[in-house]
Amino acid sequence: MHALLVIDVQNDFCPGGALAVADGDAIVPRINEMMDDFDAVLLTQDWHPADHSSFAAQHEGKSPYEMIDMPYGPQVLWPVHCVQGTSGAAFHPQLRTGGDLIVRKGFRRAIDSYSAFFENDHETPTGLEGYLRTRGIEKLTLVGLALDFCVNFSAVDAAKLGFDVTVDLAATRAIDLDGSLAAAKAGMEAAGVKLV
Ligand code: VGL
Ligand code: ZN
Repeated sequence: MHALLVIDVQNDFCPGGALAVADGDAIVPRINEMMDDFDAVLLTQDWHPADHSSFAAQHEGKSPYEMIDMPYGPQVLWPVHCVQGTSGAAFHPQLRTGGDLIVRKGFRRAIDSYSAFFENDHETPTGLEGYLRTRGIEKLTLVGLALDFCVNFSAVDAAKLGFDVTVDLAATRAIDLDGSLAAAKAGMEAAGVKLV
């Protein structure tokens, strides 16, 4: 079984959104077309409480894109984005969302979750691994936003868990903060992720 895992194709990551990824919306037609070629289609949704600790606004004197040390490790501070139930957290209006499963992540105030598999402590599971295993899904193709954060963390975790992982680069776009894109590509390749 081969699943398409569509990461965070939400309004706030598209042009006009709070944490817009350049050309983020340009990948939607390709992702929609790809959906017909897989045994299962799974989507993730970044889903934060309004006072999430990854938001710079929660940290006195800090600005978006600065780094801080959290109890679970270093964390980039972001503009307020993907707040639960807001239009920014909704999927892009042209994205086909009739997939089999929607995984929400980043819903605990004290910890961010880039990966669809584990929160940023790399320990607390989202439950997606169990879902995939019990459905007999062994192969994953990842697409979506952003390539250097949530797609990257999800792909590396999936490969470490033993899934056969491909990232379709044409169906992704990156934030590219301080070399994060090059680092993400190198990290994915080192983990055995196929970049096509
Ligand atoms: C993401 C930054 C903050 C992502 C989510 O989807 O890549 N990036 N939250
Ligand atoms: Zn987020």
